[in-house]
Amino acid sequence: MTAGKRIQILGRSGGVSPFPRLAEDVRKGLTKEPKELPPKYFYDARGSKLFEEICELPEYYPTRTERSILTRIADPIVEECQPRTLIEFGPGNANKTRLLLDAIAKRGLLRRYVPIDLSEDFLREILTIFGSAYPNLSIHGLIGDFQQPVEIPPDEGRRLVVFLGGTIGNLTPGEADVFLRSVARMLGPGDRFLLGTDLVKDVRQLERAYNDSAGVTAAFNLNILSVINQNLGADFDLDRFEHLAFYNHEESRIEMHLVARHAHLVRIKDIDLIVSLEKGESVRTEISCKYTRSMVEAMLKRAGLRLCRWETDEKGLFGLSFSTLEGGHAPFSNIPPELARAKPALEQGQASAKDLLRGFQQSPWPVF
Ligand code: SAH
Ligand code: AVI
Repeated sequence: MTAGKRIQILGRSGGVSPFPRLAEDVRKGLTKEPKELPPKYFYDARGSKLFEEICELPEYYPTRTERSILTRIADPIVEECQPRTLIEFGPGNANKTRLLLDAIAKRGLLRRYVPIDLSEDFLREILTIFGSAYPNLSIHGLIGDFQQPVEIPPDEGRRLVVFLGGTIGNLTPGEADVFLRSVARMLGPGDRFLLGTDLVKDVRQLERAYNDSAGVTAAFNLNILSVINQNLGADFDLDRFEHLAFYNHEESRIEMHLVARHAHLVRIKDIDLIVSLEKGESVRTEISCKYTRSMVEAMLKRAGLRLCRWETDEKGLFGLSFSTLEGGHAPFSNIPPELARAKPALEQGQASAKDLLRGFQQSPWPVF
């Protein structure tokens, strides 16, 4: 806890590894062929700073494009949803989120903001800045992996859940489906989900965004090796790798790789692993999926969500979708939102009514 009850960071007690599953993920990724690493490990303190620099690069259009769309639609979507709580996955520095918080605050509705991020540095920055910018706002920062079950503190009134920046594209399609189903379980009738997705476009523009002339994306990519060096006692020599980013048409995604300049061995002391790399062998460090409107609509539908608004910029570079629970209204409209939010879990057979009641009785923080 940082400054009294209004502002809290929950989820990590001092001394515990910043990335609890790093060891098993690194072992799994570097012992398979072709080798890969999960992109969530870019964001230590340095990686988070480098990502902020990426967002300012002339070639990296997603951040400023999404900001321009949000500037236009923040008011109407807040008017439609009337949220009291804003829950955000992977906020980073939450710069764009201010547009939504301001629109909610302007209507006198704003009560709680729940940012969920693996990066403690980003969360602390948010707490410091938003704590003074919004004096009546309760902020519950959750340090953790949104691909694992997340406990959201109970709240009253409507929720707006947001996932911006196109970060969903960093998940595989299977992971994205699992994630979206967990989002659906957080929603009750009247709650809304706002999702940012980068769109399919001219390949040259896509590839430029991930091969910037200042070399910031290359430094960001290489930083994942420093994270492994620092947290798992590895001896990756960053100079022995080259940044590679290209568009994979078949998979509709940018791929980032680190390519070994020479054949060499790397020792990862804490997991007792020696990794052998051939000259030219690559480790895939990130996918960044690019979507069309119909791909987004289908992905939402698979999770039980219905697209109710689709917004893009003039050039169709980036898309923001606003969705709601499919058929989540009628029978649940007059019961408390806490119970109504359990509807998808009940429907999909993931919970029995008894399980849910037990959860309410035992835990002050029911898991949805
Ligand atoms: N939404 C912001 C930041 C995007 S960068 C924007 O639009 O600019 C991606 C953010 O997601 C980083 O802050 C990173 O730490 C976080 N992140 C990535 N994978 C995550 C995971 N599995 N669990 C929690 N946070 C994650
Ligand atoms: C966070 N995420 C949406 C970024 C992207 O574009 O996929 C991460 C990134 N990787 C390289 N540049 C930016």
